[in-house]
Amino acid sequence: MYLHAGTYQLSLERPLIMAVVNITPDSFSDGGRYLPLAAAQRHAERLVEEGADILDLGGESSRPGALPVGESEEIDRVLPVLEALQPLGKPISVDTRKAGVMAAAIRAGAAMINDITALTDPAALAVVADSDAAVCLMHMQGEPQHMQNNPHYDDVVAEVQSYLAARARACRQAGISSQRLVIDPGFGFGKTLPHNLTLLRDLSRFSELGVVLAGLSRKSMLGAITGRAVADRLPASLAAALYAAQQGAKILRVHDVAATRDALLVWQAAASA
Ligand code: HH2
Repeated sequence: MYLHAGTYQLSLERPLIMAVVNITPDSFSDGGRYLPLAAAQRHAERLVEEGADILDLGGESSRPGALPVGESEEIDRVLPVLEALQPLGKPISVDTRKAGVMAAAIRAGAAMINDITALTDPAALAVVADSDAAVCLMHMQGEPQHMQNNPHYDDVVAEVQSYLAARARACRQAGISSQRLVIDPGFGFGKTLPHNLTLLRDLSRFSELGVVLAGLSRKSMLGAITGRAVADRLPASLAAALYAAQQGAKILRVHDVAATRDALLVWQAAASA
């Protein structure tokens, strides 16, 4: 089983580690581009040494309450880093919801588009269809600014599944082959703790729709369970990653690559014994 992502054919025999490379607004002040760029580069190099299989670059925060960023500002943030990371020889994913950013990123060599809005920007399907990049379709209820205000589902698994099935169908109809599709229930995106836990428990049911990605690292659901602040959620993140792997997740989006790699190696050794 392979995922086709740009010039990469990624084997899915073991779960892949997608490392988060944050390009936050504060680290990219107008005056001093070089230093943050060098810092992002060093960070990415370390993530690759630690075992990252994919680097996920994001120029717009999707945290609950986050404010939107303009297209040209997002391109200005993401592109220099994307170009600087190409020599690392790892597939680079760009976390964006804007077709214009997707097009610029693909032209600059992005192997994957990670879209928390599942290619619902009117031009997005055509941009991705016209490339050989992989795409991650994520489910979100509402918009980041308000998504945690009282999210509601009658049957969270069925509703998220049917949304992702419809988006995957739209992709295939637009000419994006199944080999390029990744799906993600979107933990924490318009979901309460019980919604998130139900999705995690039933994650294996999503595999029938395609390659499953799980993003659980450091999320507030883990804080709600353990009472820990973001900086102290590594053990919780590892437990969540292993549970997701056990349920069939093939890509794990994480911040702590070295620790996740070790945890997965032990899980895998036992799982394949
Ligand atoms: N979570 C975040 C951002 N992008 N993409 C996918 N496919 N799945 C996720 O679960 C996911 C995602 C969370 O974003 P944010 O809170 O901005 O922080 P960070 O990027 O550090 O995780």
